[in-house]
Amino acid sequence: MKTTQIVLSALGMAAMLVAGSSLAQDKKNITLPESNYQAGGSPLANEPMYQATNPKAPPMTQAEFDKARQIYFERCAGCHGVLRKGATGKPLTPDITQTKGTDYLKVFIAYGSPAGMPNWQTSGEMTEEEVDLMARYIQHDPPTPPEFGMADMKATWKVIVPPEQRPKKKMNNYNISNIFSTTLRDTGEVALIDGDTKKIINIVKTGYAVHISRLSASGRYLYVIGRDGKINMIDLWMEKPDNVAEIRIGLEARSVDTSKYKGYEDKFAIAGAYWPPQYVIMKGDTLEPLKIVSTRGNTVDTQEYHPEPRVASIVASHFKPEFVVNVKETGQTLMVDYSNIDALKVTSIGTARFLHDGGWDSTKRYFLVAANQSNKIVAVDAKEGKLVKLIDVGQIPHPGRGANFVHPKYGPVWATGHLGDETIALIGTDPVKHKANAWKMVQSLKGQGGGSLFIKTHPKSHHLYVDTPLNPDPKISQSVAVFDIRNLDKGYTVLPIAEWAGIKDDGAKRVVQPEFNKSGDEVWFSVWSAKNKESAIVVVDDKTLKLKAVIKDPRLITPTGHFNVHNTQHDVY
Ligand code: DHE
Repeated sequence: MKTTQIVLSALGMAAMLVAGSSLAQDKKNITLPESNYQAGGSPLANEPMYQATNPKAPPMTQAEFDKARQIYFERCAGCHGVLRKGATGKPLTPDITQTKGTDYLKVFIAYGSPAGMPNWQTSGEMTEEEVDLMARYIQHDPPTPPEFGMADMKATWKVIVPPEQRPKKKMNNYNISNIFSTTLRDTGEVALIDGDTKKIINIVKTGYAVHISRLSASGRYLYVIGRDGKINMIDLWMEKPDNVAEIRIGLEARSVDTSKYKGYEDKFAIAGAYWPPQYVIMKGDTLEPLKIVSTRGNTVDTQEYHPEPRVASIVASHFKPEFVVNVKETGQTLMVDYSNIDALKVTSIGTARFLHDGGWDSTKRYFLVAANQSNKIVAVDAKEGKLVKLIDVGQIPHPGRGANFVHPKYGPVWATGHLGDETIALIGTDPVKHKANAWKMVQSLKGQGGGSLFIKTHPKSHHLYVDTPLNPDPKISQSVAVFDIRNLDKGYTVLPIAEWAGIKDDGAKRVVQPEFNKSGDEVWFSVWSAKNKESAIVVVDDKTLKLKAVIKDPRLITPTGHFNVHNTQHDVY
């Protein structure tokens, strides 16, 4: 199989030195797109931490510690973990690193490994001095970032407009169910864009490097979470929709959702933190924190204790008053019953390690979530509260929320693309009328290449869009593949989205996240360049696959994800 696996360069002797070592990834290689994606930079770099000196490790001054810690959280923590217990990358605790010694570690950091450790020095990202610094640093005890409990949360909690002072009815003329919330990653903002007129309604200040937007059950409130754990709650009924409440629920986070079960609409919000490893249930209309639950615990397979299992995707069940909380490092899917949060009932379903992103099947009964480094999709039954199946797919599945459609041969399927190879896995999701196909990869399509993050379709469309923003080939990262669902064997059409954007400068112009409008007849894409370069949003006519509109504005800086109110509110994908 042709993969876009990019074995890192400049390995030479270093690769031979590390091959087979306990520091090398022992299962499989990770790809360049994957290592770039993981190295997203942690906001913990700026948190105060107590640094202990380990007498068995090479000496370091306080200034050297501080510099190394900063580099570690900016470059290394995403893969090796905050406490260096290992996540996507191997553990780097002193018991392991001290036996290797400074010289060995320096070679490893400088040249990388064929298993996916970047070649930090030969790529020019670190100097020789920095490599020496890091080789010494990781032989000392890892410093622990502070906890973040109720008092810390309350200190950051602001109700900007209390519920009683908010509008009693919609005060604007926007068709709010067709508004798009677009992440402006590097400015810490979201752009609210009118899907009908394609005009920017407001640019709303949010947390640092916003990750996702989600809707309340009624569609009135929009919740946005930043990497720094800050949630902003936006009221779409205001004359000019804006923030009405905010809070920080941790020091680093990625997920937020709201209660959707009948009788609990708009009642609760929930957010999951990467650090401290915990989730927090809040009042839906004010974000007042009500309950904090730690996710520290044991891994599903080896049953070892893990001190920092990060909270990945969260969704709200439509079948029960439950949140589905996916805990990454331990591989536990938690069904959190919010009907009595003073006596919280949590069903812990052991699934697979490295849970990340996922979405519902078309009936919204089954949640399909990528256990990305396990190369599996996990199917969980939200009605019965149990694991249905672990399904082997391609290398590092990354669905976003995935895509649901009726396959001409196999019936209802849910699809995911992959970071590590060019395939698109189609999984049967109908255990009643298509039992033989259910919870199996019924087909694997070949797309443009690896480095795919998001895939999308709509019940009214017969097209399946697959992005590839992290592919190293600009031709592939700047375009999107479209399959005709009625004839999947025909292959795909390539739409040159970045070219259509008409951006003149030499930005990265990565095309990311297809998202449909409410009526399902147009698809929006971000064309994502660095913050000092021009970016854009490109709108495609779904029927003709022709360019429909380009949205450009100096305020549209680093757009990444975008979320249509109606489709996000109703889990349409
Ligand atoms: Fe994401 C979803 C974590 C990098 C854009 N991302 C998610 C989710 C998680 C996650 C856990 C699921 C949330 C949910 O559904 O509740 N993302 C991480 C990371 O840990 C990682 C690898 C590195 C990091 O440091 O953050 C990472 N993500 C990225 C990016 O580099 C992206 C492309 C741009 C950015 O803004 O940083 C990015 N992630 C997104 C988007 C979604 C997302 C747009 C929502 C997809 C959806 O359709 O719901």
